[in-house]
Amino acid sequence: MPSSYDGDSTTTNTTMHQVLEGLQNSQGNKEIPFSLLYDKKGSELYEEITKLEEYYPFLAEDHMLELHVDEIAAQIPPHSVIVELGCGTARKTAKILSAIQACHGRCRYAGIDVSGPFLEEAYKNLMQNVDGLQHEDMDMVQADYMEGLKIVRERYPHENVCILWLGSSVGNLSASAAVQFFRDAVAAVGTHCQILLCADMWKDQERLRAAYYDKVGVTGLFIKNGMRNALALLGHEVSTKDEESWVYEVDINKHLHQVEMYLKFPTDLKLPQHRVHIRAGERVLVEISRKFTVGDFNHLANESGFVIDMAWRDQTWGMQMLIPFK
Ligand code: AVI
Repeated sequence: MPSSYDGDSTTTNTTMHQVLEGLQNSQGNKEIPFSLLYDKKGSELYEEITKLEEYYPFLAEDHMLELHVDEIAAQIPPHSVIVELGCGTARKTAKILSAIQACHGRCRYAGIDVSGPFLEEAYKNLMQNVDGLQHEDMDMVQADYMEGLKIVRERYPHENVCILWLGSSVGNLSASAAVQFFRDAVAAVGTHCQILLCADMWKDQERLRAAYYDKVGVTGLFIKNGMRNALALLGHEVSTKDEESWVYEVDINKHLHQVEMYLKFPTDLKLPQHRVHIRAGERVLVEISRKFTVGDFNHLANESGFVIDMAWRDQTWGMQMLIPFK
């Protein structure tokens, strides 16, 4: 597998400082960085989530790609480098790369992920499933997103870079974090930057609750795993019994248009050496999943300095796929 692949360790750059910042808060909600959800176990649980029948975002995105992939490929200038953020095993990517290959006769791809094993699988997947893809046009970069973007830009100093950000992941960032994220991405890539992403749309509460409070309980396990990782960073190993006692709760925030995933602690958890005290009955916010109205997304693009060039909307699933250009 070419370039920047350095073995099979799963890394996260989330620091103890970030965890403490969220857990020492005694005024508002305590929270942890959502990046802690995606260690090896968390990534496996997320893969399970995407197979749940009530988790519509995965199916919806797949369906939209199926319908629009040729039009999408035509919007991406020839000779562009497709850079995928958090490519995982690249389950949906082959569709896009095949369409680009068919439309432009060549496709250059860089997959960025923190997990070495996922990058390896993604590489095999793509080489097997995209006709005509060349080994020398592939880069698998084990890094976090911004570091990965800089590495890709160094390798391709002049080409148009199309950032591919699937999985409606923009929803996991707060409004201000999303703006910052886009600004940082543009700074890392420089000019000639476009983004192809999916954003889940604000929809009825029943459907949202079903998707994030699934019948089998995988989402609860996913969220608990993130909390376990946060406490492990503080040197606190959680027993299975304690973890089972945490109660997974989902709120639908109509004001902010987001699903909020919490854990409620039945008893006090004190880590005096870190000045952390989670009180009995208190909730910790582990993840948000924002659901956009058209206006919400336009606002985000404006704030980030992007112009939305193309948008496809799917009414059945309430999902939109967009290409903002810098
Ligand atoms: C990765 N991300 C877009 C998922 C979502 O829908 O917000 C993560 C997830 N959390 C719980 N279920 C899925």
